[in-house]
Amino acid sequence: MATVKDKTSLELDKVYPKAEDFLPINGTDYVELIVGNAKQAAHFYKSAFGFQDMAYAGLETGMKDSNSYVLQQGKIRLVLTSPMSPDGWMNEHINKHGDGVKTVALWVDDATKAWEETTKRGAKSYMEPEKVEDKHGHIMRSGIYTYGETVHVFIERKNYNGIFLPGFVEHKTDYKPDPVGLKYIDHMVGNVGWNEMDKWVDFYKNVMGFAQLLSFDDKDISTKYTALMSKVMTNGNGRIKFPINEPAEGVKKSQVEEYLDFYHDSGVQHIAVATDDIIDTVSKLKDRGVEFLQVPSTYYDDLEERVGKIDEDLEPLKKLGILVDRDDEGYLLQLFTKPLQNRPTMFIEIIQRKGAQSFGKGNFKALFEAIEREQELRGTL
Ligand code: TYF
Ligand code: FE
Repeated sequence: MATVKDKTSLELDKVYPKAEDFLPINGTDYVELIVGNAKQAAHFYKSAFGFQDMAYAGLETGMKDSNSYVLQQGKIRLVLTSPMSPDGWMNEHINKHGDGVKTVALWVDDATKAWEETTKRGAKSYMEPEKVEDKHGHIMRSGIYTYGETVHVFIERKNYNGIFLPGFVEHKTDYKPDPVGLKYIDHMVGNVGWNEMDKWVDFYKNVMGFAQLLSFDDKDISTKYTALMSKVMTNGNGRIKFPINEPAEGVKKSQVEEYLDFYHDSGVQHIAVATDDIIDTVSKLKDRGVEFLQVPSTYYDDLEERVGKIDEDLEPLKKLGILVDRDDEGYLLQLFTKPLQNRPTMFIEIIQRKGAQSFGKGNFKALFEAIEREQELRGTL
């Protein structure tokens, strides 16, 4: 039985009568990955995904223990950070998880209040509110733990006009591959351990004041072999959407379990980035060597029956393997890269929304079967 609860914001207001939003969030501030070699990772995200140089901190700027490259495309800021010495938590992070997301930073107007409101509701503190300054002004920041070793850092930048954060200098090289049309982060998904989904749903509800938008149980999200469950959490103004997945019992090992086996913890599974022209974006990404999951060409046989009339020609969608799904409000187009590290952990979703505010439920089966074919090749199914 499908238990998808598609709720409009009006319906949500009835389920969760609006108390005052104790954690107003303006948007995602940046996403930081801890990686083995930030310099090379930055080159990859520039050349393959069209990110642009923005800022840097490292030996040259007086930062001795680590170095960070900040890249930008549209509103997306990606920070790639590597340790510079054998000790410290970053090495343990890489040793345990491989390259992966450590920080999902959230842009707020009051980082002190964000920390106070969330820690008083039970969040574990990662960073007490602190002022950081340079000649361009100051920021306030604070942070709390979420699933696994992942953290949310709250960034208050109203008194700052430097390039990124205090301590960073503007960084531009002559290598400027064209952007591919990535605009903003649409959602970021966490994979959590067995039976832990509701714990983290409650965390986002009670500690961060989010509401539950959707829920998919193992019947919605299962193939012949594998299953998972997912609930989508969203903040007060809907700008932040965090689906949380947990593995479910199937005949074979699900992709969420595979992730947990290789990440050795809960963590960020995928970052979905929005584009206004998915055909153009995916064409460019493929030309630059980005690998995507592939569905069988039979997927397109009944596409029009499933989703009705759409603006796009079928041929380029089929050629590029782009998936389409429809809900009450419109339709969406999406496509998923293969994992971006050696370990089958984090990947990127490209998504174009044409009205639809859902997540592509109609594609789950084809998508998960495509993932299973990859798992089969890895011997991890
Ligand atoms: O974010 C989502 O819900 C969709 C579908 O392991 C999805 O992108 C869900 C679970 C998953 C991979 C993709
Ligand atoms: Fe997604």
